[in-house]
Amino acid sequence: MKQYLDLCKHILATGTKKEDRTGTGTISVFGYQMRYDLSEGFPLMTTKKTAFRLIASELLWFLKGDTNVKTLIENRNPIWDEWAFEQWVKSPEYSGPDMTDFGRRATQDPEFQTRYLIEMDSFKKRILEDADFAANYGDLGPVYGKQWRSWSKGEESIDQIANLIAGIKQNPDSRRHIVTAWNPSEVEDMALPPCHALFQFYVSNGKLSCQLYQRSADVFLGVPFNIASYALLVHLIAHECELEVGEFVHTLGDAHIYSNHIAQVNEQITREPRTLPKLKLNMEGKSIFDVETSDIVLENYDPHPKIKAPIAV
Ligand code: THF
Repeated sequence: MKQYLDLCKHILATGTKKEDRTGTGTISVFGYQMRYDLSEGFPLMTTKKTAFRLIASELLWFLKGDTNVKTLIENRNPIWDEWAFEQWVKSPEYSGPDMTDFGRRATQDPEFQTRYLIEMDSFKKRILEDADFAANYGDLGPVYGKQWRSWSKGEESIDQIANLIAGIKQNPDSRRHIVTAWNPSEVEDMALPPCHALFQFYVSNGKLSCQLYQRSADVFLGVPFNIASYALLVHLIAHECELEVGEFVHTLGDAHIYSNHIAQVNEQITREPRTLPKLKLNMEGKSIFDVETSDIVLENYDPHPKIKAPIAV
């Protein structure tokens, strides 16, 4: 994953300082492209241990059209917790301790962090135990799953993933194999507007490639997830369409390193990339909409140790 380390070095060398929505501060560049040849191995970070289990369960959550964190929490996947929790603590129904700016305060004030972890824990328990509460506060609004599988069109809806697969099978040479999560009429109702906003598939010589336009890229925490997630999506769609995997082309808009991730990035770029793992799908007759995480197996993953960092909310 030299491509990824080059991106990190490029931002550190040429990026400019910028304030951001979360108040953390970033160093960023605008416009960058990486290419991953998926036949060379599966592009999961080898320079830091990355939780593939979380990446796979998030992608299957998108593909099922789900937008409620309840399913993720049931699968012990915490990566969307903060966005649901934020909706809850901002709601008039919430009457616990003040959680304003919890993301930033939890990293700066250990006493607050204790209170936050207790509140977050009881929020997650209630999501699991109380169906009405989960329906109200676990739902992130019309985020990825909704737009991919049931984009609203009046009384009807458009299943962009089903259309994508049918299109690739029927007319592989088409230049319209596009899925967009960026729905201007619904962006305001989303807990977080889509970062990976639009992607296009391309077929040549029996190989399936995908290019993603990502408007905003959290290079240390998010991008390793995004690369592996789209690589997995290419494998799943290729399997469904009986094609080989080609390239994943990753195009970034605002590519940033948060100021509280700089030390971690500096550590990571000193590490030597290792041989990439291999992906195996055990799908026998299963469609992409019925795949379970246990059908997706990663082999020979031998990364450097994990590097911890706080997520900006
Ligand atoms: N918000 C921000 N600021 N960055 C993002 O990358 C991001 N996402 C999703 C939604 N909002 C975002 C959520 N994706 C982790 C990784 C990806 C996430 C959210 C969190 C994370 O904390 N990863 C840690 C720990 C994982 C673990 O438990 O092992 C890591 O070390 O990788 C981008 O779409």
